[in-house]
Amino acid sequence: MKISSMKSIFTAPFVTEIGKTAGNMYRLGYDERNSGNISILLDENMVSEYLDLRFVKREIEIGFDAKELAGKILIVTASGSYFKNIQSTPAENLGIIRISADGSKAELLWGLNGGGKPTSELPAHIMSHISRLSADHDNKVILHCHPTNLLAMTFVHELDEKKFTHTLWQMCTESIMIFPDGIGLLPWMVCGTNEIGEATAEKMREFRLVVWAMHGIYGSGRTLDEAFGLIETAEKAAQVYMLTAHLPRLNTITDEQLKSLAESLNLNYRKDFFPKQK
Ligand code: 2HA
Ligand code: ZN
Repeated sequence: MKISSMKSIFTAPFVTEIGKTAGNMYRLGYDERNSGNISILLDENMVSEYLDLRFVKREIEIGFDAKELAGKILIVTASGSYFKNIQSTPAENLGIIRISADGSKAELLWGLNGGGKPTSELPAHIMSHISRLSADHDNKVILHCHPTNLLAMTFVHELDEKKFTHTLWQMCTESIMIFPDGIGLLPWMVCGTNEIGEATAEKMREFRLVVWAMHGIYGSGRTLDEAFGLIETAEKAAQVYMLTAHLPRLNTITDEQLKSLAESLNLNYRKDFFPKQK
């Protein structure tokens, strides 16, 4: 496409949508200060309507082997970016990168103005993309944030992914409908490292949602709305748990009711996440 006929990147839906969603997440209290990060795989043809893909602004070492995504283009949040500011200043707070042919570098095509770097959680993002793509060819989004009640719940609930998922299913009728595949759970680990990236990606082979105990959550999906909707639903269930865990429970959705709901919708739910019948 000729440069002169290119559209403004500031009008690209993949830029404006991240700004809008990040602002909503900030206002929901999921992303205080510089917390949270987003990455989305972009279609090369779509990006070429906005950018000359032959022009690389600079190259950034990524510190791990991303060869499986060589040549792929992603839009990512910047390291240290404040979610509340993405919509107003996208070129400073977002970057569009292409993974180099040898998988060792990010070729910066746009953004990260002022010398910024991609999110500190790039290992977890790239490795999770690779895992999710092996489970679902059309997965595009990896999203990380710190929703208050999910975080609180990891301090007071047993850190067992079957029990954690089952509790969330019990808290809202919608839960099992939205995440019948359950939630993966990792113990507290040092964030920003290749190790937590590898552990997250391992869970992402099986789960679209992965909780990092006493830190936050990762969500994935084909669209930003889908990934965000998963997290939002889990957070709502965690909120109900935190509002009721210390009170006498008079009523509950029974396992039979949850199973009959899942079966009436033909859901492929994790049957092994229900406690064994005595
Ligand atoms: O981007 O949330 O996990 C800041 C974080 C690190
Ligand atoms: Zn975090």
